This record gives sequence, structure tokens and C-alpha cells, in this order.
Amino acid sequence: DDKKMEWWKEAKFGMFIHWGIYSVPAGVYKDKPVKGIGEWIMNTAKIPVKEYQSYAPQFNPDKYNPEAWVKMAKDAGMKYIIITSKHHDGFAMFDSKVTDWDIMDASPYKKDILKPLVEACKKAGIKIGFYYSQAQDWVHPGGAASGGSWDEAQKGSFDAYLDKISIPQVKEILSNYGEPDILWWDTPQNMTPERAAKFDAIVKQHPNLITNNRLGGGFDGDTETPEQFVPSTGFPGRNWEACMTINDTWGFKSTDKDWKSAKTLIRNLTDVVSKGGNFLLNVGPDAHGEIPEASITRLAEIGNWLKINKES
Ligand code: JFZ
Repeated sequence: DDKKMEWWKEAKFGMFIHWGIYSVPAGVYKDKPVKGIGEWIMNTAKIPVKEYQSYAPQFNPDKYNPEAWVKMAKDAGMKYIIITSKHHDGFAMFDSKVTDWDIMDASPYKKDILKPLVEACKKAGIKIGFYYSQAQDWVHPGGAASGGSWDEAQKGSFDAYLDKISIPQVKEILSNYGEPDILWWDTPQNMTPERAAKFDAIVKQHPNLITNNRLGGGFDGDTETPEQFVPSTGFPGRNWEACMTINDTWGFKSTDKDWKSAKTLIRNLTDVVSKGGNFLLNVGPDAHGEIPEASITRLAEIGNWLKINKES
């Protein structure tokens, strides 16, 4: 257990990537800006399933350049990358055999998003993690929805959703890309100990896999995940990772210009690291596959600062 955490404890700094179909509406629905975080637009605006699915034909990220993203992360001083393989909108950014709501069948791009990123990370010596929304899914019938469902098409058995979509997809992302270093669970809605145990059994087959504390059902995972703040004392006796956005959204939002300064971000990084945690800083690429310029310049400034202030 301690052995598998060795690289992680040394790493200190990682890149979170929230990327999916929500980067198409980019925070705007029916010509109106939608409040809140961009990747939640389907839920916040109560967009019907069919209508939300009609964004997928517009998701064709011709500018996606995973090598450049990995270089950007590495130059910023980051040692690992965690990307959303499936967020709450249920869309698989990878080739999934258990649904047509994936990059191969629903988008014109028809290329696995994860594969070239994993390869670029391997080449650069950067560790790779997958975020996977195991419980909350607003498109596949039976998937949990915070606040309750808003479309008949979402209704169904949660256990059937887990058995037919979520568990098979977790197996896919843990088997089709070598051994990923991290699996990042999120929003464990309706996860009982029995349900979570099915996921934990899969995790146990990957002894070097690091998981966070958001599986649910009483499973602690390996890391605490304070979000959008730096805990004053850290988590004594636990590994922890503070995740944070550079503006106010995880997924791309064309209207969000509330960028933190590089100075603030560097302060947060040093604050987290001095308290023994890791800092997972988010970028939200747009539907073309471009990371916002404001994020790029800040990452570069952090990298420069680290280079200048590096101990011998
Ligand atoms: C979740 C997601 O709903 C969100 O879209 C994003 O992916 C983020 C990283 O994770 O949001 C959360 C989850 C947990 C807390 C807050 C927001 N929390 O524990 O305070």
C-alpha cells in the first residue's frame, strides 16, 4: 500500500482535465448563459436527453494534441494527469463496447481520446489517471441524477445501470490502456456498501492503482479530496489532494473569464505542498480540443516560478 503511493507522494502537482460534450454548449443553452459549473449544464438547465445528445455531432476536436498537453503539464512542473473518461453526462471519451453514447459511435471524431494521451504520458514519464463518474449518469437509464431525474428516458434501475454500464466501463478503462496509475471516483450517489464492493473488487485486481475517497459505500480509497480550498491543517495520517479550477468551472465555459492570477495559483500550490498534500489543477479544453489561452499562460508562469526557485 505504502509502496504504491511512493511516486504519488513525490509528485505534488498534477493536471486535472475536464473534457466532454459539455464543451459544445460551453455554458450557454438556448442563447442564455447557464449559471454554475460548465460540465453540469445538462442538469442545471434540465436539458432533455435527446437534445443533449444532439451536441455530440458537434464534438469533433480537430485541434486535440495530447503530446502538446503533456508537454504543457510537464513544463508546468506537473507529474501526473487525470482526465475525465466519463463525467455525469454519461459520455464515454473512449471506445466503449457497452454503449453507443461514446466517442466512437456518437461523435464524428471516432477516435479514442484516452489512448493517445496515455501514450504521450508514457513517453514523457508522466503518470496517468482516469476520472470516472460511477454513480451519477444523466443519459443511461437508471443512472443517478443529483436533484432527481428530469426526463422519462433517465428512469430505470440503478443496479441494472451499474451492472450493464458502469462496472463494464470501469473494466474497460482499467484493461484497455495498460495499467492506469489512478482511478478518480466522483459523487457516490446511492452507493451502498454492497454496490461499492463490486467496484472495490475490480480495484483490488489492480494492486498499483491509486483511488480517491469518492467511491462511496464506506470505502476510504487512498486519498482525501478537498475541493476548491486548501484545508488549514491537511489530513493527518491520510494522503490528500486538493483539486482546484483556474477560473470558476471545471468543464469549458465560454463565458467564464474569472481567472485566478498565477500568483494566487503558485500560493495555493505552495500552501498545499507545505501541508503535505498534492495539488490537482484543472484545465477545461474547448470542443476543438484547445486549452484556453488564459490557462496556458498561467501554467507556463507556474513552471517558470518552479524552475527559478528550485532547490539546487
Ligand atoms: C464533483 C463534480 O460534480 C464536478 O462536476 C467536478 O467533476 C468536481 C471535480 O467533482 O463535484 C463535487 C464533488 C464533491 C464536492 C464538491 C463538488 N465536495 O466534496 O465538496
